[in-house]
Amino acid sequence: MLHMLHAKEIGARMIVVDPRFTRTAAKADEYVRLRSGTDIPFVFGLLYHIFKNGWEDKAYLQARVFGSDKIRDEVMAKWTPDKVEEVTGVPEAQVFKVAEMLAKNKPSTVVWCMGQTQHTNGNAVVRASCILQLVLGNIGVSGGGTNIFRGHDNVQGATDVGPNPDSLPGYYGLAAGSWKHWAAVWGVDYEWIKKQFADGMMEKPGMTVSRWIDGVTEKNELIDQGPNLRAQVFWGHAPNSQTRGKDMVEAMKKLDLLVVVDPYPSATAAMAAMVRKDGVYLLPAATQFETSGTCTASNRSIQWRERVIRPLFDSQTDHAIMLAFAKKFGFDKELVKNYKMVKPDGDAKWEEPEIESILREMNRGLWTIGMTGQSPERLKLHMKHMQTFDVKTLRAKGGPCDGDFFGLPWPCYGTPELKHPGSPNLYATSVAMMDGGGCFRANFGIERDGVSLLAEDGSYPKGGDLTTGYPELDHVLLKKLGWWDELTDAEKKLAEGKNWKTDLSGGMIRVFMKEHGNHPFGNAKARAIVWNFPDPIPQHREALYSPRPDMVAKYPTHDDKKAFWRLPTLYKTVQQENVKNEVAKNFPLILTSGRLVEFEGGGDETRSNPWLAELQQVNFVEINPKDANDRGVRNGEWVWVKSPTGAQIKVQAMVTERVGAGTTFIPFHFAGWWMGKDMLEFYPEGAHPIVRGEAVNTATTYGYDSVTMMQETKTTLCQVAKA
Ligand SMILES: Nc1nc2c(c(=O)[nH]1)N[C@H]1C(S)=C(S)[C@@H](COP(=O)(O)OP(=O)(O)OC[C@H]3O[C@@H](n4cnc5c(=O)[nH]c(N)nc54)[C@H](O)[C@@H]3O)O[C@H]1N2
Ligand SMILES: Nc1nc2c(c(=O)[nH]1)N[C@H]1C(S)=C(S)[C@@H](COP(=O)(O)OP(=O)(O)OC[C@H]3O[C@@H](n4cnc5c(=O)[nH]c(N)nc54)[C@H](O)[C@@H]3O)O[C@H]1N2
Ligand SMILES: [Mo]
Repeated sequence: MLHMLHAKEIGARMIVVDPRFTRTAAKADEYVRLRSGTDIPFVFGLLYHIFKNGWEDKAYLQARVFGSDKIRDEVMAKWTPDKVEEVTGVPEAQVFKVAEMLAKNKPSTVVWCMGQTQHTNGNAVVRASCILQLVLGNIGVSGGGTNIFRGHDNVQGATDVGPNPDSLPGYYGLAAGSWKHWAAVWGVDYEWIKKQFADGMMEKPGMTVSRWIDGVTEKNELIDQGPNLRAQVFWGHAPNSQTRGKDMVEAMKKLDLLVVVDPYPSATAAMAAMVRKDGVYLLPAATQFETSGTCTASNRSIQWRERVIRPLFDSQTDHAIMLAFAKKFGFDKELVKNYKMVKPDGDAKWEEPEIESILREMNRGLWTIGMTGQSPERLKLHMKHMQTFDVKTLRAKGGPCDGDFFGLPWPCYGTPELKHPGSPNLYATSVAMMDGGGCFRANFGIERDGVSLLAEDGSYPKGGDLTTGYPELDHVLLKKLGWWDELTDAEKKLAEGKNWKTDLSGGMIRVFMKEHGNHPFGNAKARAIVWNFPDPIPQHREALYSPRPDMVAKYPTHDDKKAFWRLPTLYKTVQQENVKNEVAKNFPLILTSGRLVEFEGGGDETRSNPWLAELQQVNFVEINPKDANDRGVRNGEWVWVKSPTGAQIKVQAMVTERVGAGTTFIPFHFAGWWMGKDMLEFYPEGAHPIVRGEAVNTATTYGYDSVTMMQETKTTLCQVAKA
């Protein structure tokens, strides 16, 4: 946020698009209030004016983008200014003004977070934003790009090492080839790994955390796995962060086993104690301050952090707890095969893997994202010589890190010895490969419907020997180019039959990138049309709980899906039931949710901190004066917020113009009340947070993104009444 404000001071214009007038909006040159859930029509409304006035970057589109002509046809036919205003509520003059600001202030960047992603069509919303930036030629240039701010400390780093149920570390998929790559990195027999899985499950994506409730409670014949879920582990995750709290309590009742691994008992402990007597275990985890390791930021820069204090009381580090589980399950030897074991303290009772050796193993396997060059030694050197890096370019001038970008932002290709400096901007063809340059990857084949997907001649990373588009690097391509003999004999042995993602020698990358200046992942066009997604061209689809049945008729949601991440996932059924039952009439206010500056996530840590707890002591609902007056509600009074699920939560009314008429907002950091009742008695003695309050997610409704299965937290419906 500070970078944004600094940019403003030197003349950058700032536009905020949000249903609420936020603190950020207060600093903006232009604030656009749209109806929650209508970003695609707004973005396509911008594109309408951009195309109409010839503001698109034609040369860029021709050289580097696939399918922009189809986008143009769609936009000009469907998203005329009247339609945009009808759906979003934003008047034509303002849409035009924003389009002109973007077109005439280049490069510009688009920043988004959860306002775009947490919708049933969030995948299409974020693609619309990417298309906007492609049309303006803003991707792959310094000062441009799509900047998706990651949420938690190290959430980027966590994602990179494979917590998603459809991929292995580094976004390698679940196909046999990917498993074999990692088996080789781990030095563990592939057949042995295979034996650990039930038949047919090894290559099948798992359930997402957003749906664990249904994994427990859904009818067994409707789920695409053997038994239902019987155990649930909350490992650094709060229950009040997930939607459908009312259903969650039912799932908690049914489980055989519920485990919390957390420095705090968290709301899980209280919710579980409210509904069951046994089978719940609280394992005290140490915090980040009690261990060391890497932390990857939103810009993919990696920092090394040192331990500040020893693990307190009975707590152990997360990796020590993982190892303890692995021992019980009987695969501890395989888990720690490549790791040096250390005692975190001279007098500690347990041994744990040394963090440095875990990172070295990652370096040996994470070719896809280029997390191979960031050795513990290089990262520690960066921390030690932080002052030698330029704060604007991120590049070190002189000193032992000369030429590196701070934190070696990935991709940092090749082995650490290759000394790739990291890539501060993705896809930048104006920069040479060994200076952090790049191009768009050739991950999706080389042609589609007879049209080439490769970059046009003349578009390639600066100084590269190949000046045309080219496919991904593999042993065949390297041989065809006559560069195979530039590998050493040792490299040849490992590289034979492999591609750049599976060549553990790193030799193919070395030759292709360092000696010839080309990108190992190929040189292709960005796809404006993503044919393997439910909507190849992003489509506006109304939320399942939409306040506008007239819009539902015009822009209906997806069809239901039978087995999506192993679970039946409903779209039309829910939306049509809602229309039939006149839900929008009985629950006429949009309910959206999000964050406060003073609290974090589910809030167990921050609401237990006396200095932060003081800042916001009760949960509240932002409601427009008109809606409040219509209900006889005054500022600061207690109200019930009622949900179509039958849940109702008791919060204070904050009567404010921050939200427009028809929209309400509740922060999601609270827990510890259950539909009007304080749950104090259910927390382990002495371990309750200081501030307790009603969780908005007790009231949130069903709805999941059609690609990612992200929960819909940003657009649902409610009614508000005096308590
Ligand atoms: N202090 C603090 N900082 C945090 C966090 C925290 O808990 N506390 N959490 C971190 C995490 S995990 C994350 S993911 C980020 C999230 O960061 P943000 O996504 O910025 O946070 P939110 O408050 O969830 O939502 C942002 C805005 O989306 C708006 N919105 C709702 N519906 C729509 C819509 O349909 N379209 C548009 N354009 N906007 C909409 C909301 O009104 C809200 O103002 O913040 C991180 N930073
Ligand atoms: N309605 C609504 N719901 C939302 C959102 C929204 O905008 N609206 N936002 C969503 C988003 S973007 C996110 S990211 C989630 C966030 O929600 P959660 O994933 O629940 O994140 P936190 O509450 O920040 O952290 C969870 C727990 O991690 C514990 N913890 C901290 N450090 C450590 C550690 O080192 N080890 C272990 N084992 N535990 C640790 C904390 O004590 C805390 O109890 O909420 C989501 N839920
Ligand atoms: Mo997040």
